[in-house]
Amino acid sequence: MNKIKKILIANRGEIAIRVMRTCREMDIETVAIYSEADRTSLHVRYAHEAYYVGKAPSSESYLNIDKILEIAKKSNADAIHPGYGFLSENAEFARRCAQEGITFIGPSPEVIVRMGDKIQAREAMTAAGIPVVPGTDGEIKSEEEALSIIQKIGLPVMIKASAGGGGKGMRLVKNEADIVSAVRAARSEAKSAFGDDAVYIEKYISSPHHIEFQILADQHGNTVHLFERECSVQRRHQKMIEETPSPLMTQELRDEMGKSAVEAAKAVNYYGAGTIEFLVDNDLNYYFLEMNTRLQVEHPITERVTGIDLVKQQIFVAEGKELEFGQSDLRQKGHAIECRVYAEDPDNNFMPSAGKVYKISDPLGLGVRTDGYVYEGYEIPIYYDPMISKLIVWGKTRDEAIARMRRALYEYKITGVKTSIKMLERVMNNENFIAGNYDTHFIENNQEQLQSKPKSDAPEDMVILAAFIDYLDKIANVTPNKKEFVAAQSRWKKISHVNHF
Ligand code: MV4
Repeated sequence: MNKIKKILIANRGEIAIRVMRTCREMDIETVAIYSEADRTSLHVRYAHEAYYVGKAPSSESYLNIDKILEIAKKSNADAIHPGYGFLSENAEFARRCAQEGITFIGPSPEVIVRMGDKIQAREAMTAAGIPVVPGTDGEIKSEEEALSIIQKIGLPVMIKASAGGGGKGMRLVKNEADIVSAVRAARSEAKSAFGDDAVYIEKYISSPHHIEFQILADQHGNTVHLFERECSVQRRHQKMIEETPSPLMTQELRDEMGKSAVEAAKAVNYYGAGTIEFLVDNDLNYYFLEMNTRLQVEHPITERVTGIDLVKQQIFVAEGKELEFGQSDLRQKGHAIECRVYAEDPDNNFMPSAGKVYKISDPLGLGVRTDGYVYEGYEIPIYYDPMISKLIVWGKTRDEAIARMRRALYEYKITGVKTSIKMLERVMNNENFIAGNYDTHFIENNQEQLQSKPKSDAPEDMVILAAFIDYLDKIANVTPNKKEFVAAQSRWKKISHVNHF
């Protein structure tokens, strides 16, 4: 046992604060790092100490390994929590931490390398008897090999970059005539994006569900899963809504997939918190997709139904403690849903909406959690992810959770920037979502209902504004008559209502 007393959080935004909250509860000192663009960020104020790490671009700040380690040593931190994104799945960083005698709160560098390479991950899972999507055993070495594979598994197929993941460098091939050029194109794309041109082929699973299992393992060989998360509501590989339990799941399938997830983790001697991603087809066949060797954005829904603080467990594991619970101690209680709130305009092709947040008022009340970092007057930097916060609700049943999410979204007030809240409300009112009838194509399949409704009697902001300017123009020359004034005033009130609630 190696008690951790001070943690440097190598991250920013909501996840930096999320990690620090648990540290405070554990009497662990916190060290923040901040870039030029984050001088006024909340994670800096929340920490016990904060150090400037570099210029705004991540490459010069939150990805700067040398500088981060220098700060860790200067501040006497005995561990580093990487959060998600940035250096969280960087084996080199994990290795360098160990060299400097600083505990990396995460898995071993070896397992990060192995799971980061999707071909190696597939091989490890195949060897462990975990179902993987039918496809190539290793790298595709030639175009002839690609052709023989499609003879065997049939079309359509997906060509994927070994160094990819999360949808990067993927290609769908429907016709045999396209396979040679697709392999070539995928290879050169992978080379320039990842510096590694290895690609592999998988059978294309149409309309799958994306269901992942949270796992937790200590350094003594104890491994458990904390059930599933249904992550199929996403847009362009960007998750939007996650829930647990999955509406698709049966107890039988859960037990089976959970067992596979634990076996997958054990097969690579995994320790720490991790996630096994699966694709599930319409006949409830499941296939290993990839493993994420970090704490995920959507971890709070798992925390909500299991009652386990995952960050606390990560810290315990890093200290060398044994897990305090076994699989049979874990239960899923009720239903949790997470909505990710982004600073983007869902009615304008999800265009990022940068700028100053004028008003922000988080929902409160029974069964509601928000993990955020934005305050009134804060300017969202353009350099990083546009996520403003995560809204997590719990209900005794799925229906209660959905109703609560609608209520919480109604209470959520953010002005100054456009947000995805309206879109999230439309999903919560969508009959297919309510019925639990959705897969990874949900957004495209329900486009019509999810698009903005035609405006009712409320005039467009610009129209009202134009009317008001017109009115000001008029009264500059003549004394207004009362009727005109009252009409303009009421139009103006409609604008203020739109902007200030
Ligand atoms: C697939 C697939 C269908 N068949 N692989 C997208 C992200 C990356 N992690 C893997 N992805 C997919 N791989 C085979 N063999 C469909 C997807 C996919 C997807 C997966 C999870 C969540 C959303 C998705 C949206 C489109 C495609």
